[in-house]
Amino acid sequence: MTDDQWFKSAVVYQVYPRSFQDSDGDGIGDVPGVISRLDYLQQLGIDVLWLSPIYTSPQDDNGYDISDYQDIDPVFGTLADVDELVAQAHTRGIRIVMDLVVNHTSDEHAWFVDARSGPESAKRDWYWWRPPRDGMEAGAPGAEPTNWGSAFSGPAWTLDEASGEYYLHLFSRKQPDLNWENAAVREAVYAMMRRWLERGVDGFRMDVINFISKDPALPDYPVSPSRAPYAEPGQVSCGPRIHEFLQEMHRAVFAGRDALLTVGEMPGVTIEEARLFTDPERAEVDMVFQFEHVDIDHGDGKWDVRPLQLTALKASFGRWQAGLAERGWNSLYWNNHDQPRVVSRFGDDGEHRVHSAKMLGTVLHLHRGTPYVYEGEELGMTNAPFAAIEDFRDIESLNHYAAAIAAGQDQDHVLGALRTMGRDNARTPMQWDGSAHAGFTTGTPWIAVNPNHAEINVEAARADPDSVLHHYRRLIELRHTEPVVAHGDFEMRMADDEHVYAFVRRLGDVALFVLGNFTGAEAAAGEAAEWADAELLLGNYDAPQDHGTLRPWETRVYRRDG
Ligand code: TEU
Repeated sequence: MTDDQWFKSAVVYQVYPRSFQDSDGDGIGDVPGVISRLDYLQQLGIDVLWLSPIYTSPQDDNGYDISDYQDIDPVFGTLADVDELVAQAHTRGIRIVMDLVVNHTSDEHAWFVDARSGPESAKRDWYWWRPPRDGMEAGAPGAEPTNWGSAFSGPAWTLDEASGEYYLHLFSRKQPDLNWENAAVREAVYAMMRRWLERGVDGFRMDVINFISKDPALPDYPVSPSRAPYAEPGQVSCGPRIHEFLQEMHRAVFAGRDALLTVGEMPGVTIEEARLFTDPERAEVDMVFQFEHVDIDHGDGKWDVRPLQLTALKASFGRWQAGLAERGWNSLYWNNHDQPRVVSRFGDDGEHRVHSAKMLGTVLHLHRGTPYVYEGEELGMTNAPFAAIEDFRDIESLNHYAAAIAAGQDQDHVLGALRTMGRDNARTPMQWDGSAHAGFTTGTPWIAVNPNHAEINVEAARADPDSVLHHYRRLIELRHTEPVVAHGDFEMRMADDEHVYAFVRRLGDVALFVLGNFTGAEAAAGEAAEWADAELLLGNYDAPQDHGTLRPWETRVYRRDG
């Protein structure tokens, strides 16, 4: 019987298959490409590989719009390739976690095709259909059944001309929301999940899973300024039956199986709710992705970019560390396929790229929780120099651009926001070497390779003992070898300091003092002087002369035992 809390000392690596490794020259990454890089991931030391969706999909949202949950999209490979990936990963001690996208399907999924065939369809109630708002003409502005906005701009409802009814989609109109009030929908999803587990998969990352329970009254919500006249889609989060559904799912799919990992992506989730979701006694999920720290530089919506305030970031992490200290468990992430590259966002992707990438990794990985490394983060990959709207591919960015320009916003201003916060920054191809397409493909990449791959790539990082890559290997090793990292309690220090992030981890007689300078200038850290006699376990500079001063973007980890 394995430890059902094994994930506390594990590190997860996220692969975005479209951008990781192409094996057949079509310019799009695929499963055989991932298999060909398993040795690299084993050497990095990660324990779990999370694959963003590879299922059959029209790729309206790069696979988060699934038209067949049981099969693999030919652009990514075959079921046999996935069996091979699972087998090869397991021989290297790496678990495989699939993406579970069941808040919505593609509008090309057989279930929705049937549902849209007419009000009499047996599958009609598998989705949310409603007539126009009372007294309104179908198709008239504002006639949508509720004022909910789509995450990809515009309303969350689309009119089906044939039936004169609207269907709900919190994301694109090609991603209709499933009606989880319908028990047949839930059973179909659980059966699909069981089939993947029977195929050897080790768990699921659950896409916007806190959106699956909606208030059946479908009320209007307060209009959000950045989405006027629509309401923020996130307001549907954590509906009335969400805990009931996740407990039912656990009983129907996970009960009696061990060594699995389940993580729920939950925009808008609070600490109180997360404690309920991740309390092992309640058998819902192992951990959640919360968004507070990745929304911290959002003003009026994500495109209204504000400078980072370190005390606000520390306050958020501090709340989550304290909130889930006794019950529940945190996930830890800076990056994923929806967020811009952290070294460009909260670090310095110029002169101090290596120092700041190491500092950001160290501060994150030594918190209490399960760290997630997004492909390329371990190299210190940066945001990309997108020149024009034609360089972008992501539906969220393209829809926002169209809506903002139509609303009269200045083109350069909108492009500037896309360059800074656009999801495509995370989706440029993985940089394996300095060759034409960074070793990602022999064809034409679906999105341009970042030109800085000549300098930033796996081949160069491997050869450079001082690279970000070797620092991440060291961080992952620490979580495997130092119990205080996985199980120690957490205490924030210097909470009011706008330049330095500092905290202590303790387990028994062992204590770690972790520091990170979030600025490009020297910063005072008087408290560190008290640790001058302790072991300096890890840093991104040579041993300091003056322990009380941090150099630009410096990080240090002191260890004391007894
Ligand atoms: O993301 C949900 C989600 O919260 C994002 O839409 C996020 O708010 C936004 O990207 C930030 O800019 C999940 C997937 O991770 C995302 O890739 C999908 O587009 C989305 O769900 C729909 O499946």
